[in-house]
Amino acid sequence: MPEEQMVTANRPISHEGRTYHMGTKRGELANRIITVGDHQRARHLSTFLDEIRFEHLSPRGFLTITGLYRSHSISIVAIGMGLSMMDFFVREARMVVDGPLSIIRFGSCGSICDDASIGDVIIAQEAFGITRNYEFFEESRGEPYKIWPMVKADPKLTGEMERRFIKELGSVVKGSVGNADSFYSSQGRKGDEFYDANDGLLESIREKYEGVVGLEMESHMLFHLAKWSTGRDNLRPPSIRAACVLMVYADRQGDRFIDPQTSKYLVEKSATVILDTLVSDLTT
Ligand code: R1P
Ligand code: URA
Repeated sequence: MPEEQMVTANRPISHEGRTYHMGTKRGELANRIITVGDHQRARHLSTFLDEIRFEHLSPRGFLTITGLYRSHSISIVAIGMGLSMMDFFVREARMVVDGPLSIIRFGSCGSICDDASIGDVIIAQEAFGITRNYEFFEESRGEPYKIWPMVKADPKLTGEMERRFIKELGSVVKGSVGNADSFYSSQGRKGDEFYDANDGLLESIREKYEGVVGLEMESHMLFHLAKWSTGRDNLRPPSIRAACVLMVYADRQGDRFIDPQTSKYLVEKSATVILDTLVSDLTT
């Protein structure tokens, strides 16, 4: 087999140039991307595009929809949940897109502050990780959870999105977001099916990061990889700008969860704000 056709273990890209997990190749993914967790949200957002030109659902569950919005190419990608899915997405998107990438995550979160409740919109200024510490559980060493250093969102993309959201909604909540490796244990949810040692976790998080407003599961990985994206060809590092806007689905203080009508309404209010941010001059 000629060398250029080999699918290597290091970078398994198919003979047609498709990445292994997302299944997209050059030309199918735009430089401007909105990424969400679930397929329904992706499909709902895609109704705000002027035209849909490409759609692909990979066997691994990544749904990519690429189309035009105000004459600009935009992709909407549903990645599922968690750090690993964000890692697959950012790396494989970077493999097949030339030029700078602008990525906005439009997700949901739980609020752990007084300022944000069900139906509010949070704009993450920065994010940090929260992971289960296996040394604690297996070897009785250290604390049960690791709370990792903060990483900033792209200030320009975030500022532009914030300005547009305030114009649309009147106000938004700004703050730091914790990106946990579980919806349950490392977000401080309680249950008696597992030993999670998370009684004081929310207090520890608030103590370490006073400005924390919400918890979710992907933002820190997105910001971290964007920050450490290298230059390539004529690109200067970082080659990825990233921002994150979150709908509050869970009010952890009041112990309430969102209803489907409110989440649909929030997508409708947010869709063009995010799309307009992505096609604004700063993302060229
Ligand atoms: C958990 O229910 C999921 O919701 C949040 C979390 O980050 C996690 O992925 O975001 P999405 O609504 O974007 O999936
Ligand atoms: N997504 C999360 O990760 N946590 C919540 O509490 C709500 C949505």
